[in-house]
Amino acid sequence: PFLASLLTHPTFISGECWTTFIDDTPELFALVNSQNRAQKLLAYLGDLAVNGSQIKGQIGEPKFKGDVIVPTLHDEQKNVLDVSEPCTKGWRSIIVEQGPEAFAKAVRANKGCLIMDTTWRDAHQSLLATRVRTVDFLNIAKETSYALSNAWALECWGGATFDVAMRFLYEDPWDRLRKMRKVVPNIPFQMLLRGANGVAYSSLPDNAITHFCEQAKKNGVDIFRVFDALNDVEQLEVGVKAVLKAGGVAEGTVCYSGDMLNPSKKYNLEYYMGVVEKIVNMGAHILGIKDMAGVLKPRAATMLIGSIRKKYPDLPIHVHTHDSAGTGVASMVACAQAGADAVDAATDSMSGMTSQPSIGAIVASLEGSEFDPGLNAHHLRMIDHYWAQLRLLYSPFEAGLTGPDPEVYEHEIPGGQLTNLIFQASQQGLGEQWAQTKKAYEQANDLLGDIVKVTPTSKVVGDLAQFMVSNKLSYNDVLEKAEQLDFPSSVLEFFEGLMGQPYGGFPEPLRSQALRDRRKMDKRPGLYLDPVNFDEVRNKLKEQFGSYTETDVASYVMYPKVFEDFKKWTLKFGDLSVLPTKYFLAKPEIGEEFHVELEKGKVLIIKLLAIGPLSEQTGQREVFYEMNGEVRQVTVDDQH
Ligand code: 3PY
Ligand code: ZN
Repeated sequence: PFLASLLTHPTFISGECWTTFIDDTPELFALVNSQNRAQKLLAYLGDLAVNGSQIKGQIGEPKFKGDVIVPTLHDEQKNVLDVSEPCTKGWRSIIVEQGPEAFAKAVRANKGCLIMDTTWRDAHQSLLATRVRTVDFLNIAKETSYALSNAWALECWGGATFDVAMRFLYEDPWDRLRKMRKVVPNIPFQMLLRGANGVAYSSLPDNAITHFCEQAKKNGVDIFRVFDALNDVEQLEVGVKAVLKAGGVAEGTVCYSGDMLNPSKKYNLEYYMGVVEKIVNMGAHILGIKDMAGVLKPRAATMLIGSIRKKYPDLPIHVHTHDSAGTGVASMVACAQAGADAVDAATDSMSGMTSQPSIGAIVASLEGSEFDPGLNAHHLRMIDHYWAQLRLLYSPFEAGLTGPDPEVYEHEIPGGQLTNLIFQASQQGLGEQWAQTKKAYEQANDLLGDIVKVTPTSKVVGDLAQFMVSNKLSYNDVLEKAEQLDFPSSVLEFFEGLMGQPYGGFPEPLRSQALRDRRKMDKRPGLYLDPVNFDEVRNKLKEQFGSYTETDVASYVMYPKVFEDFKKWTLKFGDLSVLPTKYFLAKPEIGEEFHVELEKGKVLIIKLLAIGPLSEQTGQREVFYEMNGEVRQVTVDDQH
C-alpha cells in the first residue's frame, strides 16, 4: 500500500521537485509508521495465537469473555451525567493553585474523613499481581473523575506498578501516568515511593531519587507517600527532601509493624511517636501511617492516631491498611473517629483480604456522621460494576484467596507479598508447603531481628523463608550453619546495609557470619554510592536506541536491565498498551472481530482467519488475519 500510495500521489505523478517531496508529504510517512505498528501488533497476536500468552504469572485464560460494559452515572435528578469531558471539581485545584501547604491546611480543616481510593495501585498489586493495564484505567477514568471528585486522591502509581508495567505488561509507566492525568485532572494523584530506594528494591544514589521525583511531579503525581521499609529516618529523609524539592506534597510515612497493644512486642507507642516526631521535623506536609500487613487492630488504631492527634493538632494524618485479617473497616472507622483526615479503601469488588477494605463499607459506616467522607455511594457502586467485570478479566492472576487470615497477626506478611507467596506456592503445587512457608517467614523475621517488613525488607524475609523451606533448615540450623550457607542475595544486601539500618541494629553474629568478607555499611547507603552521571546515561540511551526522553532516563536509572528489555520488546512488538486486555491475554476465536485504536481516529479492525499447519522443516506456522479488510499473514516460531 505504501508503494501504491506513492505511485499514485499527485506530486509524484507530476514529477515535481523530489527533494521537498518528503518534507511536504508527511502523510505518507505517517502511513508507513502506522503500517509498521500494525505489522508489529500482528507479530504479537500471531505469537499469542500459536504459543499462548507469555505474560509471566498468567494461569489460564480470563473468565470474562464478553465486552466490558462501562456504567452510566446519573445526577440527583436521575438524568444521565454527561461524562464526555472529565470532571474539573476536586481537591487537586488547591494543590495546583495554592501549593502543598495550602492543601495540608485545607484537608486538616475539612470536617469529614476523606478517602483515598487505591484501586489503581495497591488493590490490583495486592490481588492481581499488579497486572491491570493502562487501557483498563483509562476506560473508566472520566466516570471516576466524577464519582470520586471529593476523594483525597487516587493512588495510581509507584510501588510495584513501575517495574511490573515494563517487565510484564510491556508498557511505559510514565506513559500511563500522562494518559491518566489527561482524563482525571481534578483528583490528586498519589504515588508510593520507597524512600531512598525510589521504586526499586535497594538504595540508589541521592541524585537518582531527586531526578525521579522531579519527573514524577512534572508528569502528573501530586502527593508522594514516602516510606522507608525499616523506618530508617535518614533513608526516609532522602525521599521526603526530593519530593519537597520537586514541589510535591510530601506524605512522610511511618510503617506499622507488630502489635502495639502487646507489651512484649518490639514496636510500641513510644517507638512510633519517636519516628513521627522525626517525620514532622523533616518538614513533611502530611503524616502517613502505613499498615502494610493489616495488623493495626481497631483499639491500637484509636491509641496511635489519638496520641498523634493530641500531640500534633494541625498535622494531617492519612492511614493505609490491608484487610488481611478482616478488620480493615473497623480499623479505618476507628482511625476516622480518633482524628485521621484520610483513610485508604478500594472499590468493593477489588477490596478485602490482602487488598484495602471496601470503600462502600467504609462510606456506609461513616455515613451521616461527622466523619462522612462526602462521596456519592450510588456513583461508587456504578464504578464498581466496571471493576467487577475487570476482576474476572484478570482472573488468570488471582491467588485464589477465599477468606481473611487472622494468622497474619503472627506471620505479619504484607498484603501484596502474601498473594505473591501463595501464588508461587500454588504454581509449584505446594499447598502443603504454604503452611510451612508462613511458619518459616515468622522464623526468618526473628532471625533477622524482628524487622519492619515491607518492600524491600519483606522480600528479604520471604527469600530467607523460602530458602529455609527448600533447604529444610530450621531456625537453629540457620544459626548453627550460617558460616557455610549461601544466603539469598537479598539477605546479603540487607546485612550489608543496602536497605538502611534496622531499629535495634543487625543480629550478630549472624550478620558477620553470613557476610564473611563482604562490606558492611553502618551509615545510609547513599553516602557510599557514586552519584548518577546523567549525561552519560543520556548518551548511552541515544546511542543504543536512537532517541530518549527524560523519563526514559529515570526508568533506566531505576531499572537498567528491565528498561533495556522493555525497549527491545517494543522494537519487536510495538506499543501494545492499545490492545484490549482480552486480546492481550488470549487469542480470539476464529472469525471473531475486534478493534484496536492505534491512535486517535486510527482504528484497526482485526479478525483471526486461520492458524496454519506446523512446518516440519522450519518449526514455524503461518497465521492469517484480516486487517481492515486485507488478508495479512505472519510467520511464527512454534514454541511447543
Ligand atoms: C510497595 O512498596 O510496593 C508496597 O506496596 C509496600 O506496601
Ligand atoms: Zn499497601
